[in-house]
Amino acid sequence: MMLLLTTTGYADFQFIVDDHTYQVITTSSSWEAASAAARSKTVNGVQGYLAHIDNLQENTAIFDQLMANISSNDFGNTSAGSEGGGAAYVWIGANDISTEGTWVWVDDGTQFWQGRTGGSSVDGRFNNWPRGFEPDNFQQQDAAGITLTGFPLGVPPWGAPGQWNDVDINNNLYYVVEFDTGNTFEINAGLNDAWYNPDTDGQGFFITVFPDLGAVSIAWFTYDTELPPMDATANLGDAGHRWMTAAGLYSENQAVMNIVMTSDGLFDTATDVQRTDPPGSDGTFILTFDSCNSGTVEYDIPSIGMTGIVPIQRVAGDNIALCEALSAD
Ligand SMILES: [Ca+2]
Ligand SMILES: [Ca+2]
Ligand SMILES: [Ca+2]
Repeated sequence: MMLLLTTTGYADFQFIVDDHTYQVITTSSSWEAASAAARSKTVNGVQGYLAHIDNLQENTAIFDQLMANISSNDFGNTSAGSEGGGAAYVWIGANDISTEGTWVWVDDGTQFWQGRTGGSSVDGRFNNWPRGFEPDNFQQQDAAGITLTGFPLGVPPWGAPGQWNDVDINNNLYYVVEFDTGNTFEINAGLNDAWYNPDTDGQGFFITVFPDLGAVSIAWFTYDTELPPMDATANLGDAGHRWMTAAGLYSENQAVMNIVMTSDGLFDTATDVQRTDPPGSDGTFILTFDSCNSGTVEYDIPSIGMTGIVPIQRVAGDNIALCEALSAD
C-alpha cells in the first residue's frame, strides 16, 4: 500500500477594501509570471494588476488579510531564497526592472521611489521599506514583496511583518492582484439574518431578502421613548415594545423601503389589523450593504420628525460564509 503525500496550495482568496477588489493567488510564481497572470484576470470585466499600494491603510488592509488567510504552515511555499533572507513574501506591483533604482508601480508606471537604501520617496508617495535597509538590490533584486514573517529569518529582523523588501524576481511567491471595481457587493439571500448595532444593544433588525421578487423586508424591534403609564397593560411582554416593518425593491447593494406600521395584531388572536396606508406615508428606510457583515439602515420618518443612519452587523457570524458563497456566484 502506498501513502501519497501531496502538497496542495492554500486556497486563493478575495476581499474588498474601499471599492477595490483584491485576489490573493496561492500559485507560487515568479514576479513576471505573476504580473502577466494578474493582467489576464478580470472581476466584473475590470482587468487586474499586481497590487499598487498607495498608503498605510491599504498596506495594512492587505497585510491583515494575508495573515488571516495564509497558514504559517504554508509560508515555505511563498518564501524567497537567501538573498531575501529566507523570509516569506507575497508579490506586489512595485519593481525597478526597467531602470535600476527607479521604483515604479506596474499598473500605471508611477514612480514612488528613487535610489537604493539611501534613496527617497518621489513626490511624497507611499513606500513601506524598512528605513536604512531596503531596497538594497542585494545580488540584483528588482521587485518587491510584502513580508509575512519579517526578514531576514533567524536573526534580529531588519524588516517587520508588513514591510517591503526588494528580492530576486525569480523567486516563486504568492501574489496580490488588485482590481478597480468600485463597490460590487450585491444583495443576496445569505444576508437573511438578525442584525444590530452594538452601540444600541437591546433592539435590532430581522432582514429577509426575496431574490425572485427582487425585494427585501426588514423588521426593526425597538422600544418607545418613555415607559407607558403604570396601569398600561400589554397582552404579552412590555407595553413599551415598538416595532416597525418596511419592504422595497433592491438594486445591487441597496434597497429603498417603505415603512409599514402595523397595529392591533394581538398574540395568536384574530383581530382587525391596521397598516400604514398608503405604505411609506410614515417614512422610508434605505438599506445599504457593503459586505456580507456590514451595512447601514438610513431612516427618514417625517411622521415623527426623525432621520438618522444606523450601522448594522450580524448578531452572529454563522451565515457570512453562505452570503460570501452566494456573492461569488
Ligand atoms: Ca491600490
Ligand atoms: Ca533593483
Ligand atoms: Ca533587498
